[in-house]
Amino acid sequence: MNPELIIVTPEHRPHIALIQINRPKELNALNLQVMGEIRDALKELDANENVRVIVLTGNERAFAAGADIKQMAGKDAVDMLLIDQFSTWDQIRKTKKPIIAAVSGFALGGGCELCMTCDMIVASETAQFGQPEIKIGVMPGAGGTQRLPRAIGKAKAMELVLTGKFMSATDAYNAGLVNRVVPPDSYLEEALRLAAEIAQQSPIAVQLAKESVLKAFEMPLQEALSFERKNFYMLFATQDQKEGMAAFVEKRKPEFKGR
Ligand code: DAK
Repeated sequence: MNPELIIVTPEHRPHIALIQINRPKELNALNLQVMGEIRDALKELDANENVRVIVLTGNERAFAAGADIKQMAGKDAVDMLLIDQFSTWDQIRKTKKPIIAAVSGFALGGGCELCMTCDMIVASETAQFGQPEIKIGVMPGAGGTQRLPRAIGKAKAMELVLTGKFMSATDAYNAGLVNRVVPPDSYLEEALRLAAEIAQQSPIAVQLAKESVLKAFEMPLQEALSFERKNFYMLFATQDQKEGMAAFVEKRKPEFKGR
C-alpha cells in the first residue's frame, strides 16, 4: 500500500533514503497511521540492498509534536494496551541501517522519543525538544524517561520530564542530545551530508558497529565488550575488510561492496 502521511524516497541520494512525515496541519502528530507507515517504510528500506543510510525528517515547523492527543484523548488503559501504538518503536530499534533524524521545529513527546530512537540527530537552530506529557496528565511512554537521561544526564532529563518545558537546539547540543545545530535552511542538507559520509563506508561494518554501540546501553560492560570483539572478528570474513585494508596499503580509495 502506498503511504499517505509520509513521503518515502528510497534513492533520494545515492544509497540514502529519505522518509518525510507529512501531516503538516497537525504538526506531524504521530497517529496510528503515521506510525504504521513509518514502521513499514523502515522495514522495506532495511531490506533494500541499495539503501545504506536512512534520513527521517518532518518539515520546518515540526519534526513531530508528539503522539496524536486527539486520537488518544478518549482511550482507557485497556484500549491503549490493545492498540499498542508504539510497538512500532520495536521496528525502529530493530532497523540495522543507521537512521539520522533531521529535526526542525517541534520534537515533542513521542516526536522527541522518535528522534532519540534514531541513531543521530541533526537539528535546525529552530528545533525544540521536550517531553511535555506531564502537562496533559501523563508521562513519556515510548522511551523518554530512559533515553533522555542516557543522552543528557539525570538532572536535565528529570527537569524536562517533570516540568514539560522545551529545550532549545543549542541547549540540546550542549547537553549531548544532538550531533549538530545548523541554520534553518540547511538542516536537511547537513543530515544528508552526514548520511553520505556514512554511506561511503562498508555497509556491513557500519551495521555491526551500530549494533555494538547500541549494546553500550543494553548490556553490562564485560558482555558488551565481548559482543564488540566478536563483531570485530566477524568483519574479517568480509570482502570489504580485505578491500579496505588493501586500499590503505596501496594508498587508494576503497570501493566497498557490502559483501
Ligand atoms: N496531537 C494532535 N494534534 C496536535 C498535536 C498533537 N500532539 N500537536 C499539535 N496539534 C495540532 C493542534 O491541535 C492544532 O490543530 P487545530 O486546532 O488547528 O485543528 C495544530 O496542530 C497546530 O497546533 P497549535 O495551534 O497548537 O500550534 P502552536 O504553534 O500554537 O503550538 C505546540 C504548537 C507544539 C506548542 C502545541 O501544538 C502543543 O503543545 N502541542 C502538543 C504537544 C504535546 O503535548 N506533545 C506530547 C503529546 S503526548 C504511548 C507512548 C508514548 C506516547 C503515547 C502512547 N504508548 C506506549 C502507547 C506519547 C505521547 C505523547 O507524545
